[in-house]
Amino acid sequence: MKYLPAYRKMLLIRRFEERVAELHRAGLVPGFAHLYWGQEAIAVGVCHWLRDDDHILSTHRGHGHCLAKGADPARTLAEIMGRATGYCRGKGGSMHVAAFERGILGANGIVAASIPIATGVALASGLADDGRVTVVFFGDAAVEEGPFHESLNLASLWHLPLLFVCENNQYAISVPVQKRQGGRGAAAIAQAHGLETRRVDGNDAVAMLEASQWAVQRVREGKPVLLECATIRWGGHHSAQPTRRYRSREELQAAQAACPLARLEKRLIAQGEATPEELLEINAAIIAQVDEAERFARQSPFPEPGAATEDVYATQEGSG
Ligand SMILES: Cc1ncc(C[n+]2csc(CCOP(=O)(O)OP(=O)(O)O)c2C)c(N)n1
Ligand SMILES: [Mg+2]
Repeated sequence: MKYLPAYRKMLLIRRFEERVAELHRAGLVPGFAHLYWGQEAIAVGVCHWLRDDDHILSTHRGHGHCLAKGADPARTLAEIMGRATGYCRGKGGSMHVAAFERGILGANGIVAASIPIATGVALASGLADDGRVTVVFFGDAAVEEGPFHESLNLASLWHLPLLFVCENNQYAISVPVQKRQGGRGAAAIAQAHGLETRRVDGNDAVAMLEASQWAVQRVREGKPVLLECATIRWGGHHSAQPTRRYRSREELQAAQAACPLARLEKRLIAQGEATPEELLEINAAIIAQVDEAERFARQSPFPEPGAATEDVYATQEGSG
């Protein structure tokens, strides 16, 4: 298998997130940005096997999922910077990027909330028999929430074309998973509900690509699957949170040593798919693409104040 396409996507996410961090420090990103750097192999490994019309749902840490599914970096960055040219006209922001035309049905700031939505989407696909796969990405903290368990039950009972992807980066904000969960994790729970599961090294792009190929194929056949992907959060919970207070230097160094990009680079060079010089050229091209995205976003206007009441769905009091 050729790995260069996946590498390009992973590198795009890395360079994009580094830029978001810079823009956040410069005061150009409203609110917080939960960065996906270090976890790139998971989104890219899974989305590699998806069709354009397949669906994904995401989390508060969702920029990487959107880019992996084919979102335009310029419109994604414009959304994160609250600009009217963003995917949600600048009103969703970092935690609520949605691009329906790319099958991206929304990131979500509420832990585990995407999971029952994805279950409904997969049910609709199953009823329509449209052959689409739905993927829901979620963090290890979502495993502690009721909707995760309820959705597993329904996915199993109704044989939904739904792929659950748990990104176990070992933390919920500052609390490690060992202090929060008494069980044996997401895969064990999914097995109890009758799903097929695999535990994968989420920092290994090759392992992610292989497991995802199997999983997406199973799901397309109507067999729900859960992948539990072990990874490490590189930074603070969000771009403004220091992490040193609750993580040792050694732990952070181990995270960086497991860098999925560095590991894939070694592989590309070893199997003769790219030379170090070619990788440098790819890096320069991606930086230019992120530069262009930033230029587009910076030049874009903020939404007009009147836009606040557009795209809002509500029932007027008394209208029944
Ligand atoms: C229902 C709910 N409870 C609490 C929060 C506050 N909160 C935001 S992110 C987060 C931790 C999420 O951890 P995890 O699911 O492992 O994802 P990660 O941040 O590690 O990617 C919490 C508790 C929330 N957004 N929603
Ligand atoms: Mg986590």
